[in-house]
Amino acid sequence: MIRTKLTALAVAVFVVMGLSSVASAAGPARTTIKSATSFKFKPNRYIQDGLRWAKDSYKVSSGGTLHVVNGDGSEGPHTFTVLAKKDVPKTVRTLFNCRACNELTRAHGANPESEDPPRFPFLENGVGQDSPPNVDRPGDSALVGSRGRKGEFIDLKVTARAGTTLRFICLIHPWMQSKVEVQ
Ligand SMILES: [Cu+2]
Repeated sequence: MIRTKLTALAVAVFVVMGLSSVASAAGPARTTIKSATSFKFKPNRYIQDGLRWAKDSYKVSSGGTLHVVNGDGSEGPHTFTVLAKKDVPKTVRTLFNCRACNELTRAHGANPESEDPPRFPFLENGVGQDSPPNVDRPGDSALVGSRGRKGEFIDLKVTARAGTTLRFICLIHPWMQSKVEVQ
């Protein structure tokens, strides 16, 4: 009788441990992605623009929320724009002339000749719209901090399946490149 109870207890402990390990395998339900900035220069050589996403990699659970914040204030707005890995610009030549980026900038209805806000603050699968996209694939995009004020944010729901890696950049400052691991 005692042995049976002990066995039952051991099974219960294993079940609880098992559940908690499943829970910890899932990513956070809400993840904050923030822009950050710094600036340096070397006289008669170069300037170094340290505008960036604060981290090189983020984790979120499938069904969770990305809380994307303008953390720098003066240099925004930014966009959170998902690109296929092959489309993320990696060379100086493609940095400001990347085909996928140009297409998505056009889809936002941005006029490169002006500082006016784009016609569409959001893209779902590359198509302009007025409400935030479900983030799951390249072409999902959101303007962040349209007034250029520190602390402005947008909340985006992640519908990509666990195991998906979403690479994202800012279309306005395309060296801002990071990724979200969906768990
Ligand atoms: Cu930006």
